[in-house]
Amino acid sequence: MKTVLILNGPNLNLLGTREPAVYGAQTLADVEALCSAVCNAHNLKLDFRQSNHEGVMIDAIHEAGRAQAAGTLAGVILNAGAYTHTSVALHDAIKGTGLTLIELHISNVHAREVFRHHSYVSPVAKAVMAGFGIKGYAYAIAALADMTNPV
Ligand code: CA2
Repeated sequence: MKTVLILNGPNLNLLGTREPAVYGAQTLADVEALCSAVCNAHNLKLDFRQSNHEGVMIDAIHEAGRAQAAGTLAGVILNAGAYTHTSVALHDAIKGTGLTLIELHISNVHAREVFRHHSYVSPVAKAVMAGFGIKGYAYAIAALADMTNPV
């Protein structure tokens, strides 16, 4: 059984506590429960993480690259939060790993402030999803499952 790493960046631990009009009312624990159910349905193991620290996220990407090379990881779903728009370091970490990585945003970043329109992650991602709310995580897991075992 392969693992899916779901990596959440800065401030996503605050989900459900503020800005419900943008991010919904559900908490990160609710997101994890949803992802767990969807991974079970697709026969995938879930590794669900959140960090407010860029270096911790970079270490997780390096670890994921090794796991995918070893054949134990199906891929990564990355909601890099605001680091999406700022982090050349995350871009560099993903580039060249060969990771199957889906960039995900809960909100439609393109319908928001201009500073959210640019992503350092998109050029090194396999696919990009935005604006599906937290259900986007479920859709991204289904997409990774299909990439791993195409129907
Ligand atoms: O839409 C997304 O998923 C984002 O990645 C969320 C980031 C934002 O910087 C990106 O532009 C888009 C922010 C996550 C912070 O989430 C909060 C949730 C509730 C209360 C405060 C922050």
